[in-house]
Amino acid sequence: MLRTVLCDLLRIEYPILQGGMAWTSTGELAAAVSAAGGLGIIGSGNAPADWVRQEIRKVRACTDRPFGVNVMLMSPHVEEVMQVILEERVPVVTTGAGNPGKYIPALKERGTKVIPVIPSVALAQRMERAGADAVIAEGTESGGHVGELTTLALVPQVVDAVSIPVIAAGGIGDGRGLVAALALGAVGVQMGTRFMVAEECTIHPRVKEAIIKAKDRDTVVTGRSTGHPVRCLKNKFARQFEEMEKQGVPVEELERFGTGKLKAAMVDGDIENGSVMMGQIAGLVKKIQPAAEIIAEIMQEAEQVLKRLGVK
Ligand code: TUI
Repeated sequence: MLRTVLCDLLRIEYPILQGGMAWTSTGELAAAVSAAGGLGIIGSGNAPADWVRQEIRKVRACTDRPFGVNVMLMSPHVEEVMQVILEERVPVVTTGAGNPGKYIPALKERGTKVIPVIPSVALAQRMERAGADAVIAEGTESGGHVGELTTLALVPQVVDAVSIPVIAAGGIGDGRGLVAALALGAVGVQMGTRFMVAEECTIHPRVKEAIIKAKDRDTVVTGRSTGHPVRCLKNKFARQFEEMEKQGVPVEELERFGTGKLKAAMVDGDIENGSVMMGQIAGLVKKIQPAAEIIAEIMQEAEQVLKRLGVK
């Protein structure tokens, strides 16, 4: 059995976290992943605090197992969302797209485990000093808001630089990825794209189809010039955005053009004009399955890989 210190830290069975993705990781998906022994995470994105509370309650109605909420730190509702998390005594908080330092003391006081997503060694060290329980080192292979380093380069450097546990994310979609992350010194993985095609994931079916159809080179990073680089499917939206960037369209106009495009994709299923955020590993994702089956399959593959490598 592949148990790591992450399982003890979060009281989960398998060292697998489901990424808390905006407009994608609802209470339904988080509950399914947590019930299956991983850590399900609600993605609060730009959602108001009431929505977050409702999803927390959905998870609690389905399972007694630990779960998390991801707080997107650029959200206009970040303060109220943090308040709800404190009131509800959410077991685990992950954060993205910023530095959560100022929220850590209050969260820890309530017994919430705090796990920031970080794209660099410097931020990992800052988070350790601020009292984070672990960090998620996310490579640029990920979908959504990305840093510059690849997972293969980032994870071992973060592992060497901090003494708290490190979880790997970005470009991981199966048991081989899990074992590779462990080889780099990580104690577990976070996966987003693979869980987007979980049966329990409530995104539009056209997005699931787009992931299943996607090949290795079908994603692109838009917004490098605006300071908000986002990896998504190379579709009409991404090509238009790229063209506008090339023409030197002002940042405010680009930001306006991008507004609402994630919802258009995930909720309305507009896979041409929406921002269909997905990671480079989409090319490996081939079928819709229940979350429990995804986790069982990954654990089984990981055990087989370890045997093949002569570790077991
Ligand atoms: O947060 C993510 N991925 C996301 S957030 C998101 S919502 C969104 N929607 C539209 C446009 C933009 C975003 C979609 N995907 N991943 C975690 C992550 N965090 N990746 C990189 C970072 C990060 C970047 C800079 C974390 C901290 C950071 O710190 C800068 C600082 O303040 O020092």
